Amino acid sequence: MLKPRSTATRELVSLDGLWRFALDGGPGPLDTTLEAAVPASYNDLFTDSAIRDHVGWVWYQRQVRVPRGWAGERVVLRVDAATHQGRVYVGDILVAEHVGGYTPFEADVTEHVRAGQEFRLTIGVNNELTDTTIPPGTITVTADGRRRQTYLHDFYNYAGLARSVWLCSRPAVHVEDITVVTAMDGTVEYAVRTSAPAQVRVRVLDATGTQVATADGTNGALRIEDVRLWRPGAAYLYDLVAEVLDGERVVDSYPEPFGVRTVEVRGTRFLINGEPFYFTGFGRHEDTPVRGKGHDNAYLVHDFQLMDWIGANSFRTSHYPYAEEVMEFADRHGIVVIDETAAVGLNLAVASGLTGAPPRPTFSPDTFGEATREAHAQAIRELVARDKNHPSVVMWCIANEPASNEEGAREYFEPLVELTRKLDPTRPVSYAAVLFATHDNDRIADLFDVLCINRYYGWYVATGDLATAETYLEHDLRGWADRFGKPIMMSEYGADTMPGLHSVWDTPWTEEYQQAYLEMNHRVFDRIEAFVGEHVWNFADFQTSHGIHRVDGNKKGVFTRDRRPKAAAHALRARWRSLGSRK
Ligand code: BDP
Repeated sequence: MLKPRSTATRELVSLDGLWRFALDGGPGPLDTTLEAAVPASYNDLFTDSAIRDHVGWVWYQRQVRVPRGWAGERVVLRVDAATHQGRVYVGDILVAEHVGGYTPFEADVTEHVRAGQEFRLTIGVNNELTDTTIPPGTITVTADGRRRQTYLHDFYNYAGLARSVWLCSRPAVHVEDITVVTAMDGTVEYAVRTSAPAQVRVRVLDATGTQVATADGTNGALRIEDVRLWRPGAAYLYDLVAEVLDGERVVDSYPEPFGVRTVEVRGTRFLINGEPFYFTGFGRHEDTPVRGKGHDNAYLVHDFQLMDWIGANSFRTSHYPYAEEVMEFADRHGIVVIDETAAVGLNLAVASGLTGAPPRPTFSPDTFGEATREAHAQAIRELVARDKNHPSVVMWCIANEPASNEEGAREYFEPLVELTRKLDPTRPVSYAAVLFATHDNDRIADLFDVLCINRYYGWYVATGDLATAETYLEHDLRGWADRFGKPIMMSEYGADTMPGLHSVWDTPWTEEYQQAYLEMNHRVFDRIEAFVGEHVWNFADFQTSHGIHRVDGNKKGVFTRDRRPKAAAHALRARWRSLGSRK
């Protein structure tokens, strides 16, 4: 699924802006005075709690004019994300339907529109989560008949059109997909898929636009002399321009940015370009006031600035694929990404509190069974299809905190790991392990390449007792390292912190405690040989559903929700700036 771009043969119209919005509706003209911003989650835009808490379809609508110069072109509607299910109508005609809230979809609407003319575009968006969606959830009905959405993940179920919508033109015969695989000697293997059999040429341009290699044919390899590698902290991008030719005429031209770099797990090391890489950074969220999960370029720039300021070299797209603008920014600025699917909450033990004992087995035909796994497989397919050419992406994370200690976990995950490897043989695969999954009872870790461990000793366990927490943590991590002999990283560790709360003692929720908690973790990490990284939970405070353990959301941010540093930010900065990317 190629990102829409304006090229010599393709044009783009952004459909972002204000759309008519209603809870009740359909493809017909909406009867409403409400307007919603696109991109933005709709939940926090309005003051009406019936909108914020709505479960089901909502409707976005606007008029769109097809540029008059597009006669003879294919006209395509592209929705970067509709969370969690989208239906697109041109006039009264359903032209696309998609399930999965964080990956794009498109529809060729050429037959339904005319160049120079207007049409009514309606997008229905459904926020329901069930046993067979990724992420999963449950809809209950209250005594007074209201439908309520519950779910097993710790972030607010923001919904709507949180990313851009585009109208694109494309030639009849066009490039449909590009895959690029690189080696450090400058070899670039490529595959181009076209919409119909066609003559294809590819050209590689360096960052100055100079052509440095060229080849003919839909598949092949070319070689960049004196190649400049993409490195963490020192990005360098080339463009692979795929051209569809009709004789000498260029019928379609599409530039795919890529970087030349390799990723490899060898023994207990994580290697980028053959050199050991140590991850410093965060699990993050797409989350800001008012916009919810709406993509925003100002926050994009500022968040990357803060990551640079603090010395973070990487982040995980917890707990869903992020906007493509984020991935491209990471490519251009040399930030390393662990790319995660939206498979968070495949764990019924979480619903039953921190006991580890689920009320019902997590993996079974009545809970998360084959249909869930198929939705999960589709989420993996769409993530890899969208993000496979990003040099910043060095690893796939196919689930966060699944019940990997429960019966059925292996049967559930084995085919998904195989699928991920088949779709992309070049990147390591991981999952983030929950506290209840220990080195003794975990059933799936051997299937993966890197052990990503989420742990909260000193917070959920041994609360306020960092001495005990330190022994627990070390015992736990050493157990994983010893049993599996793989690289191990902390994919989550963190403590909720109210900015402005202080204490001279180890008092949870204070700024000093967050700092002491992180320092305790770091002492342990530094003692474990196979350790390859640390991702603090979380970059910034974020919104969650209501809960007695949440004060206007999750407060484990090193930055507040409005991106001001808590005391721990300064301590992390000192550590990470001195660590660099290699330990
Ligand atoms: C972990 C989850 C993360 C939560 C975090 C927490 O992976 O999504 O926000 O705990 O409780 O279990 O803060």
